[in-house]
Amino acid sequence: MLLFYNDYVIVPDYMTVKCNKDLGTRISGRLETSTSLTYDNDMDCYASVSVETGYNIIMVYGRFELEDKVLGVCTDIFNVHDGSSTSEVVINTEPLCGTQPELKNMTSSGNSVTFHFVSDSNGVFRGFEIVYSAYRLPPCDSTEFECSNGMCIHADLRCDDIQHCGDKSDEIGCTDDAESDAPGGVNTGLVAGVWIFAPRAQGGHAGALSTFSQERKKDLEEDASFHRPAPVMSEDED
Ligand SMILES: [Ca+2]
Repeated sequence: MLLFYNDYVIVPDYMTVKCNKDLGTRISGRLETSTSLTYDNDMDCYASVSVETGYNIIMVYGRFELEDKVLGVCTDIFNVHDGSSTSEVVINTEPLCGTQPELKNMTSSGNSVTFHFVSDSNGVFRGFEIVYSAYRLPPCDSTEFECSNGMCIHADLRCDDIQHCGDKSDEIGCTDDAESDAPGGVNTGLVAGVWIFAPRAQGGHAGALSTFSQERKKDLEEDASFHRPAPVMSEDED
């Protein structure tokens, strides 16, 4: 059984903030490179995350914009390791860099992964956004939703405006799809660098909204691949 899914007000993790941290055990979460519009030079950060034993992790990519290769070599590099440290084998078949608007989903072989990002001393870009989620193979239990691709994810991840299945099936057939024409739904605000949103199905935390960054919203809305912030299981431990 998955761990309790307790909040829809989202605090994404940023590699600039959680550099070389273990993010703990989650049902789902979202990781971005930086709280700023671009990542920093000279970063060398990993972030590990786990899901409950018996589950694997699917990673769905939104934005992925790193520096292009120089003379055929990635100078800003992203890798996903198949376990709880950077000494584990890399899941992606080659180092990831450049702009990749349709980066394929990745899955882990176990219940943890470690994201590792390195940037060189010049050339910064918007970086990446990853939604990661616990999944297992059927039969799904009553607390789970069965994706069209056969993965069981937590039922609360259905119709929350975030693609967790990797095939969009958890966001198909939701009752109020007409409310949003964007893949990620309606972004509602950026408060102190943190996206706050009101889940469509749950009603939730719309009252938590305060200030609003039009500039950031416009920037994100122009990015068709933008995913909504993903739910996290609990407060982070720094
Ligand atoms: Ca979802």
